[in-house]
Amino acid sequence: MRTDTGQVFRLDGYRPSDYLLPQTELTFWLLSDQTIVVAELTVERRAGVDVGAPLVLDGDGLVLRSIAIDRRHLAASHYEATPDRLVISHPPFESRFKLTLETEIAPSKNQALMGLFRSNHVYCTQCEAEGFRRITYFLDRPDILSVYTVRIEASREEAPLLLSNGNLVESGELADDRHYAVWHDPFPKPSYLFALVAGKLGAVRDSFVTASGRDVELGIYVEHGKERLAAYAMDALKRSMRWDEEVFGLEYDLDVFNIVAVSDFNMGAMENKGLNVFNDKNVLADEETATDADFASIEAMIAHEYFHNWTGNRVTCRDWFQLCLKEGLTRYRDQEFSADQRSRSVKRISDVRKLRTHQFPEDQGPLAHPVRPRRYREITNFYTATVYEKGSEVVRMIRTILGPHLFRKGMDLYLKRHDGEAATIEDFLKVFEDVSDRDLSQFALWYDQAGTPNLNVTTSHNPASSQFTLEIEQSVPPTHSEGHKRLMHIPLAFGLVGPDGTDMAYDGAKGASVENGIIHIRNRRQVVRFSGVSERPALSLNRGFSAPITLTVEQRPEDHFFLARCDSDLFSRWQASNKLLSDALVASFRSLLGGKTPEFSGGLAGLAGIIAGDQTLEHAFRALALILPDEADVAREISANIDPDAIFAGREALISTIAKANREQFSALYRELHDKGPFSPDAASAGRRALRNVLLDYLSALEGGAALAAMHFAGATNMTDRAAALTALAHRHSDSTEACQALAAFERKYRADPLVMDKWFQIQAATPGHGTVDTVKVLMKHPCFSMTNPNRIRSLVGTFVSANQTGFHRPDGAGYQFFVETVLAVEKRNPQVAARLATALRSWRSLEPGRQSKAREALLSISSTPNLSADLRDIVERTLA
Ligand code: B3K
Ligand code: ZN
Repeated sequence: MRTDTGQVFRLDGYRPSDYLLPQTELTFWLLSDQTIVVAELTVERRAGVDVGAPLVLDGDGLVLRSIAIDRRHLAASHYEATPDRLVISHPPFESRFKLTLETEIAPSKNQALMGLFRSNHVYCTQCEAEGFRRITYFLDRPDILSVYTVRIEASREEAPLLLSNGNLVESGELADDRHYAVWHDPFPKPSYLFALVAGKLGAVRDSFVTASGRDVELGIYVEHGKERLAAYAMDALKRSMRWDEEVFGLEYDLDVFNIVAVSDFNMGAMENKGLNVFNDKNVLADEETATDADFASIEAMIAHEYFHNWTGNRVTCRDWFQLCLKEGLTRYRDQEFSADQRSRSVKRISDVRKLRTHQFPEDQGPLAHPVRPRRYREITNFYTATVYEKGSEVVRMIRTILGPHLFRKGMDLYLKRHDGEAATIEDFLKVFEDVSDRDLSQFALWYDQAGTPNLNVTTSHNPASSQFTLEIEQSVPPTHSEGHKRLMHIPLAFGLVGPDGTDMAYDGAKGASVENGIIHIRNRRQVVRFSGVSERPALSLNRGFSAPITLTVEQRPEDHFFLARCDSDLFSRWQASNKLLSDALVASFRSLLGGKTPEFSGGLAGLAGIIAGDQTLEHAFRALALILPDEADVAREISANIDPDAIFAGREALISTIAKANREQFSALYRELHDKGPFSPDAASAGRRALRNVLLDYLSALEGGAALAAMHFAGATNMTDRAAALTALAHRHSDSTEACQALAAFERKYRADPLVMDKWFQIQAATPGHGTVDTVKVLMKHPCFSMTNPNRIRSLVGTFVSANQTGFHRPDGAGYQFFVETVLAVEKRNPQVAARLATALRSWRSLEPGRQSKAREALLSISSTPNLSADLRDIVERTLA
């Protein structure tokens, strides 16, 4: 485990390295008990750097076996090698020389899953962000671009497949039943994009002809026997390749594109040049084992990693502070891809829900940081919702401000101007300024200032003068990251909706720049006066979620009801109904705390009935509009003194109120939506299943609900329906025979399939109630559970601590005790996964005082544990700060 040096890295501390490494030749001898790596590095002193400046290379847990410069062995007095660093104090006077290093590593013992490790007997690497230094000493930073040639030697029996980045240039036999392969990647790349895979895997092959007519060989490598399950991923890959040509004019650039699926992986996937490595859960799918949500996420993830080939690989990041340059931009690109492949408005709503659930709490808690952080102790902890999801929103706002044509022009210029370079956010913004002649300096604050801005809006209408006035005030709540918040440029899409549901025209707008349906907010207070508005409109604001902000709008409830039914912008329609539901849930929480039974307006249940039956709306949209905000969403709205049990009770009360009022209509629709033809994962079929399963969730809350869910379970012909039924049973009727039987049947059927068993773990870990902590402890002893596999840990422990409000925040603190023990046990093997689990307590200050003090004790008990990893210490200390 890497020791915590406590060192803080700062954006303004960036300094180019003294040396460059234009070429890297690596030889891997994969032996049964260890691996020997020989690195031959071409080292070049940067122009202007003093002759003899020491050469300092990064390492992490390395053992140096030999070192030579220009093939001459280096005497011990000329260098200092520790596991974490290699310092050559007096490098040659020549400006260019060859440094040869031989290191020894032990992939089979590598449980942190960074660097070179073995997963299920397959050798595999993960180098982003700083894993390459666990393979050899190197200038392991993203602004060091090198051309790699990689030779792999291994036993043919153990590793018939030998893969690395780029194109295969040579392969052949060796003595002792060993063989070798040489791969060359002509594109200079940073070390974090290096990859090697060796092992026994089955192959799915296909090909793709690029727009300019070049042939690309495609390969997806999976565990033998699972080839059939990679068909959907292959199809998604080809669709992604075509989409990037059509929408961004970007072609693939190598002769081969390979994807490998492995079962032990810290993250979802990795975009190594020409050799993407995936967590197998993001590749393997068929209707029997994967839900519609899994299919959608595989499609998005395949696209995301592929799109990195340009945004991340061809143009990379100067330093890790610029992470959003590749991640926010590539997330934006994968969201657009999915929107084009599926339904744009449904995709937008899902993305915004994700942003609100994962990023808003980050922005509102102690882990808040700007999209481009200015300091870090452990970069691995900055692969956050802020960098990815808010980072994507910032790119989306640039497109909103510039319009599609200039946005594309800017993207073309960015990729042309910086191809083969390591760039910064300033470089990115500059291209859009150059193509549009706009000043984006105020807009740039979105990258540098944390916190979710709020717009407080009041309206007035004067029928005599036909004037409709908006008074808008912006504020950015304080965060640890910046003392003083500056005013932002917020592009606010809007509509003035008239009584017939269409947008009202107006003669003019004064007080702010208003163009193409967007008000550009730049000041603290802005008054916008619309003239020629004879009737009071319903105000539709932040259409399409044009800016990642919160809104406080003085609005009549009837306006929300009206907008929920009539707004021409579907996102806003969802937003209006979601707001009504959220307000009702907050009110029910307050009633319960005051000892009163919550009451709900009949209008809410009526609206749910109207939405469910609205044939003009897609099924998937109706499903999203009917799903109640989840407990964490309500907690965020309440923001202080949270008692998760009361939130849960209020939510259940609203579910049964809506279900009772609409019982007949929901039941009829539920029956009508039954799967008729053969299974298809397409968006329309998935939407139909989604709506039917939301209706099941409501109906399962009524009398007879367990029997209905059991029937749904028994009749399910795909995993989407089966998992939905099992969830309804386990969550609503956990003590029923039906629930026990269904859980047992599921286990019997899928116990040999770890990815499916993850769903079984997840469903049980998310079961509301104070008893779940004990269930989770028992499940940790289940033969399918493993403390070394990140997917198992995330499914069982991760789900419990981050998606089970009532269970985890049990008032007696038993959930927190379990959290402390488990996080520390995971940390011993895998600090990265432990640190991610530990973020589950990031909103501890919003809890009611009893839980708050127990949560604090839990965090303190972790932080006082000796020899914590840098990863975990960083999260826990920032959470407590
Ligand atoms: N770039 C990787 C994430 C790496 C995470 C390192 N801790 C996958 C992605 O976002 O595309
Ligand atoms: Zn990415």
